[in-house]
Amino acid sequence: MRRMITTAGALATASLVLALPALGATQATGVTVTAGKPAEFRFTLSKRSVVKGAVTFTVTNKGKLSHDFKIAGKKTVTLKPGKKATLKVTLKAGKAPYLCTLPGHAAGGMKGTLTVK
Ligand SMILES: [Cu+2]
Repeated sequence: MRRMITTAGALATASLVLALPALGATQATGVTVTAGKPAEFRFTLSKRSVVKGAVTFTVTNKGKLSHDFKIAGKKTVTLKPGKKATLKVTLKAGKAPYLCTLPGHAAGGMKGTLTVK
């Protein structure tokens, strides 16, 4: 019985968290970006798609080389291994390509496309 109550509580909490973004349309979406993982020339984003508008990317370099993150004409500073930066951009609906601008990195696979709805 205790397990059921705990599960119900967790579900209620999850529903609440999911409902919150819908309440405030002006609230910025957050996307966590990991550079250099699972491979050096890869990005991992916490979301595959976002709602159009203000989006804050929190970028952490977990690789062994320096990287940056560019999207919608804006980019972070060059991040040394282990460093972190945030990037605030306003995205329009459509496809938003992103990449690392260091020479050869995007060509090596350090790029992708975020869907903006
Ligand atoms: Cu890079």
